[in-house]
Amino acid sequence: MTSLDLFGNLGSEPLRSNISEQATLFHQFLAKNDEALLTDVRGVLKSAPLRHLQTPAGHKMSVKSSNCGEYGWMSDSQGYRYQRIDPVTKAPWPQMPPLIATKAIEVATLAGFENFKPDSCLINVYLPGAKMGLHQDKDERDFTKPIVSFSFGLPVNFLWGGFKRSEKYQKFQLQHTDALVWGGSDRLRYHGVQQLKDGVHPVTGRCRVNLTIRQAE
Ligand SMILES: O=C(O)CCC(=O)C(=O)O
Ligand SMILES: [Mn+2]
Repeated sequence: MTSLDLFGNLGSEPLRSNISEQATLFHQFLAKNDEALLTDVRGVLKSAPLRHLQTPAGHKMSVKSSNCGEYGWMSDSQGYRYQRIDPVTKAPWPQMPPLIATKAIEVATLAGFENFKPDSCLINVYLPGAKMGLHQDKDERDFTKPIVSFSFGLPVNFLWGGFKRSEKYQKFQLQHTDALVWGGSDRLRYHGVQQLKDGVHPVTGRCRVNLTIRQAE
């Protein structure tokens, strides 16, 4: 037998919030996999260390990032792009750990996006004070493929805007082990992250870790 909670969620399914038409937040979707996923991330960072990227305009981003998967997302004076080679190590990015890809495909499917084949995982690490301004994810080839975003560690306010930077945005909190998926008619919405408040999380310590998993090609 299944039971419905106060919000109409089925007992056997992850708790979800509809953010907009084709954007869904799956609360604590990764609760059983946090240690394993973060161990995988630490492994990746040993071969492809975190670094501050520069925006095309020459500003240092406040998050530190790295990548795994066939393609890594890059930003420097040449612009935003995906590339197969890590410019720091001069080697291909580390393989995407299978658990990251599996959980991303699983949650994309639950959100209604079939045939998602992630080939890129951007790792963003926020220390207190770091933030990400409103932007669109638009460096991928096929906008019918969704964006899957995993959050670990300190909570943060996520900004969910419209299709122009100047449009009004809503704000909601992303917490440890939440998964957010957006695509379809919401694929090109502006989004960002408010400044991370100081704190210590029992699993990650004094930071927030975000994995943004995409099909770049
Ligand atoms: O940290 C987040 O939750 C969002 C990251 C993001 O939007 C990006 O890297 O494009
Ligand atoms: Mn983004």
